[in-house]
Amino acid sequence: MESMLAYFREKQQSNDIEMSYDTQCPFCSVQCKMQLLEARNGNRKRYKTIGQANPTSKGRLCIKGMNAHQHALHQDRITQPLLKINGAFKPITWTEALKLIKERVKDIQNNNGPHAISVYGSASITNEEAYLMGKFARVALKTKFIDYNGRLCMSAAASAATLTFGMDRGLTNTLSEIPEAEVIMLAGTNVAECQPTIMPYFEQAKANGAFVIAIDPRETATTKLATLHLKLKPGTDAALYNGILHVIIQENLIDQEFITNRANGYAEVERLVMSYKLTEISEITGVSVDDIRLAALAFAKPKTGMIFSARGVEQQTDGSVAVRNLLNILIATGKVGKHACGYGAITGQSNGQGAREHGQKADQLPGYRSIENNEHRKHIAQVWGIREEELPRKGVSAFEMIEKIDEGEIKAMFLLCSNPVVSNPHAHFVKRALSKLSFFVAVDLFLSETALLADLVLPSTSYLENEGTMTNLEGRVTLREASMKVVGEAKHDWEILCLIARELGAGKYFSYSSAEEIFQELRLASQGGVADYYGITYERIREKNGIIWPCPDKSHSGTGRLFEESFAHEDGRAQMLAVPNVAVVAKEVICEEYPLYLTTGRVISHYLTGVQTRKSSSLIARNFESYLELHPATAKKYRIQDQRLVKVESRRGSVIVRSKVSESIREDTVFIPFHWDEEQNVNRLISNQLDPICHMPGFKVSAIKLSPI
Ligand SMILES: Nc1nc2c(c(=O)[nH]1)N[C@H]1C(S)=C(S)[C@@H](COP(=O)(O)OP(=O)(O)OC[C@H]3O[C@@H](n4cnc5c(=O)[nH]c(N)nc54)[C@H](O)[C@@H]3O)O[C@H]1N2
Ligand SMILES: Nc1nc2c(c(=O)[nH]1)N[C@H]1C(S)=C(S)[C@@H](COP(=O)(O)OP(=O)(O)OC[C@H]3O[C@@H](n4cnc5c(=O)[nH]c(N)nc54)[C@H](O)[C@@H]3O)O[C@H]1N2
Ligand code: SF4
Ligand SMILES: [Mo]
Repeated sequence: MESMLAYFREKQQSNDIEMSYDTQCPFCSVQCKMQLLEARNGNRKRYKTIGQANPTSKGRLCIKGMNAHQHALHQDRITQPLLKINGAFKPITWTEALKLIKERVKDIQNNNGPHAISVYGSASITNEEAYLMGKFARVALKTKFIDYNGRLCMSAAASAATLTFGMDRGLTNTLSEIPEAEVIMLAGTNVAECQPTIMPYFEQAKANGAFVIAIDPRETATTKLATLHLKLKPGTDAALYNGILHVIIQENLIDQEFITNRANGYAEVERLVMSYKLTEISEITGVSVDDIRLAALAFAKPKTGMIFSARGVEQQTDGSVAVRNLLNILIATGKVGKHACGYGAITGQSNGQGAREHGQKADQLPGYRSIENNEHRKHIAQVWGIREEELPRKGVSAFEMIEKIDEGEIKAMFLLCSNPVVSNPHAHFVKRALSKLSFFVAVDLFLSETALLADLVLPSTSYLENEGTMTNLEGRVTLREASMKVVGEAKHDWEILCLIARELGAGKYFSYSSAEEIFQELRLASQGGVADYYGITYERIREKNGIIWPCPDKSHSGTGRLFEESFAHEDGRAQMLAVPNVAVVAKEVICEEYPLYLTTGRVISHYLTGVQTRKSSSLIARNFESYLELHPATAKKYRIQDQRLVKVESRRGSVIVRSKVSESIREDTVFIPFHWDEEQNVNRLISNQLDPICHMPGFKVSAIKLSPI
């Protein structure tokens, strides 16, 4: 690393840096601005990524960002359309690929109707592309079946914020308010490993004297910052928040004036919460009554405070209501809509925020509009130049589309920028179901485990090549400049969608020649919606280094803090919800045969299904295989030594991973990251149960057993 730095310093001084490319990191929701430097040494090019100033990450980069170019420039990138013939992929031309798509789509539509075709999208694509995915499904294919990988990610937090606040924007405040909060609750979020470059905001708060409460079954790089760590039993967040609220009410620390003026539903919440005994909650959660009390007093007493959650609370079969219960605490203490008071669902993927606003969801139209609302339908039909009746109605969630493929109702799928065989629960089932498709097109940079199942794979472009807007975790709409020459015959995702639409005879609705042109239409489509981008233009984003939505007109400077005067429901009030201790959809409980809880998540050096980061030599060197984190007492009980291969089994399947014995996890719980495929694909163990409200799978709780190999 040092020698590399010295090399670039020397090159920079001697003006040998031949090229530099401005872009943004392809990985997480912070969207760090970066620049790729290219130097030439004889015939060999050398690369280095450096951070660039911006209001969110302030020029910082984490290890993934620094090495992102290693996968983008990797020799395994696909550079031509690939058609599977007798089980092997053969390169074909774009003309051949498009002709085949037309034939197969027409054939399937004629025999089975438009809804036999499905579209599976992504939150790692630009706003323009997310917008176009929704339009492509409804206008070019005329299908109701579209959903995306964000269903597995932000759906619980999005549904909770929509139902409680009336609108879903990940953070209600800008990150810059965090250092001034006197208390911070971090619930099921591992910022230090998952959004490392925003960790300094929390560290600064701590340095300023903030009391930090972490809620996580494991000690992580994030919980190290905590003043108090509640090491709860996985899946019991809803009960824990009832306990915390119970103490706050008991100690008369609620903000009665705020509740009276700004919220509905409090009486019912109080009745339910006070009907529970703290000892009962302590029993369910594994957190002591003393610690529940300490957390409650620490959160309620100061004037300012903020709550953050992420997938630990949300990827549960009761994720939606568990988050609403967390928000009950915020509202009951009046800590929202004020300086250094608010909530943040820490968004996941690069465009996890924007891609959930513009119509990729099963029931959604652009601007966060509803596909079942007649006024909303009319607005979008008018922008798109079609009749309202031509718009399909709502479809089903991502995993449910896969179930419909299995049942034979859906015959074809367009998959863009996702790897569902590795990211969806019940991986064996998913792989079987996708193998039943009579026509499967995957658009990717690489041959992922899922792309290998496709009939046709189309090569897409990376963050270095493809320009467009990305909305970061603050709701800040940023412009990712990208100017590197496209690899081989790869095409941008938006170009691919337009080409296919044209082939299918819908060309007049998809006649864009740049991402910016699509954005101009997106602005109009979003106008007047919850996520209003009308006042945002490429020019304004460049000028202001990003603009936070809602931004209804060109003279508007964006909205940093939400809900100062009122919430976004029609009556302007927040809607609290009484949430029972135990979920309506029963979670798996441990038993004699499957005596341990499994929870899953991430490590700092890898990203999601690992297709990209496992290509990077620097990142794979840090974690070259998956692992099982388990407590020494558990290891002893099941006769498992450190650094040995272990078989982990659930009712759905098994994986083999290496043990990593550590005091940092609960004795009744083990942890496995999900960045590996095939035999190390932890989703082979996860069940198909979904949250009934938002259809999020329960990635964070399964019952498993261990055996040494
Ligand atoms: N390095 C890295 N960074 C990433 C990603 C990545 O893959 N790698 N992915 C990005 C994406 S798409 C996302 S969605 C985010 C995810 O970001 P996070 O949600 O922060 O990450 P996870 O590791 O999935 O889960 C967070 C924590 O929840 C804890 N947890 C498990 N079960 C429970 C529970 O029942 N209750 C509570 N309270 N906590 C629990 C886990 O121990 C873990 O420490 O990260 C983004 N950033
Ligand atoms: N057990 C368990 N499972 C989980 C989770 C968990 O915590 N535990 N977390 C869930 C979460 S939060 C998420 S977000 C999902 C993510 O799940 P996925 O979306 O399936 O994961 P990725 O690895 O991002 O897959 C992206 C694919 O698109 C390709 N790609 C990258 N950039 C582009 C592009 O610009 N265009 C195109 N066309 N392709 C591109 C990559 O090569 C890769 O194959 O996984 C979920 N699954
Ligand atoms: S992974 Fe996230 S924090 Fe790390 S450089 Fe990329 S955008 Fe920034
Ligand atoms: Mo995610």
